[in-house]
Amino acid sequence: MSGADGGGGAGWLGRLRRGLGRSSAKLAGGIADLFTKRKLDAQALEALEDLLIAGDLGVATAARLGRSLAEARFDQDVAPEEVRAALAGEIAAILEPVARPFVLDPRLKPHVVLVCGVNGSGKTTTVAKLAKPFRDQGRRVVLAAGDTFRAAAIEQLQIWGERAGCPVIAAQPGADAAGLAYDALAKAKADAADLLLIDTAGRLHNKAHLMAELQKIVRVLKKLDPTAPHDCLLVLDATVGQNAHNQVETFRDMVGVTGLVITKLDGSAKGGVVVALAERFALPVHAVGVGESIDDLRPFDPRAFARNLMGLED
Ligand SMILES: Nc1nc2c(ncn2[C@@H]2O[C@H](COP(=O)(O)OP(=O)(O)OP(=O)(O)O)[C@@H](O)[C@H]2O)c(=O)[nH]1
Ligand SMILES: [Mg+2]
Repeated sequence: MSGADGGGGAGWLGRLRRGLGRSSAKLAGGIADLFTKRKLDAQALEALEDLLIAGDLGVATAARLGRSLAEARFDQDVAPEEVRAALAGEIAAILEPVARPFVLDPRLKPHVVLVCGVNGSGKTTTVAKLAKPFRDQGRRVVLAAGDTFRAAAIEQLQIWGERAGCPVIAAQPGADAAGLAYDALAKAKADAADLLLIDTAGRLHNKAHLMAELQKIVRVLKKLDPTAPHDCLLVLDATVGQNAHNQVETFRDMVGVTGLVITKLDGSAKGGVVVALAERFALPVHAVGVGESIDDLRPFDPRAFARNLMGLED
């Protein structure tokens, strides 16, 4: 990971800190109120768990964090900073197993990645952001404009494809998305591409016909490569908070999500939901988005995330 930014500056860590600042201010403020000159007793623990639940960390995670804190310090005096540091350590430990950068399988020509998610979550921009580092390493990366509903969506991916330096396979607006995905895979195979990233139309997770179309894309890809798609990434907007749970469940059941990309952490007051998702679904978090430019997608750093969520320096 490059671009280390120790201060609160313009680099990606600075943006993560400012973004999570809205989540961490509530948590840090609540913890200060709870633990100033106070023992870690049952009442304080219960209030702490409520605070964590309000911070979108979820009931199970809140209980687990409360328990581990109690095991270490029950009935002792604890300073708010100690509580935050202890929680940050526990949260980092929960996140560690899911923080797994996206890895390209070099045996696959191409490694096929289907990118899905609800409307506006950040799919199209994430496709290009994911592509760029592989392209920079000299890999052959092909993008497929599988959102055939809107002309604007096709043009948007073409613009982002130029930024990433990757060819974009597109069809006419209104064309069959599965047919486009098939053609894109055929072309990527013929070109011996390393990676094919398929953008898809934004789906509301309760719209059955759109989900069926996503399943059709999967079926059609298998005609050319029975092992494809090799990954199905769900792009989640961190600002939706608890709603992310439903999105993960629905897409997981429909298309077998293999990993998550979490966007808009630079502007979310609900960053705690990432911890709840890790605890509940244990799906890899391949990358997080902290801004709108092509370099604003980064591998997920659990320690930096946990400390920033607790309002601590990295
Ligand atoms: N601040 C911020 N904005 C982001 C991030 N990721 C995406 N966006 C913005 O979110 C908006 C939607 O992004 P798209 O990539 O078009 O989302 P999409 O899921 O393809 O949207 P649909 O195709 O309409 O479903 C754009 O304005 C992006 O620039 C992020 O990490 N941070
Ligand atoms: Mg899109």
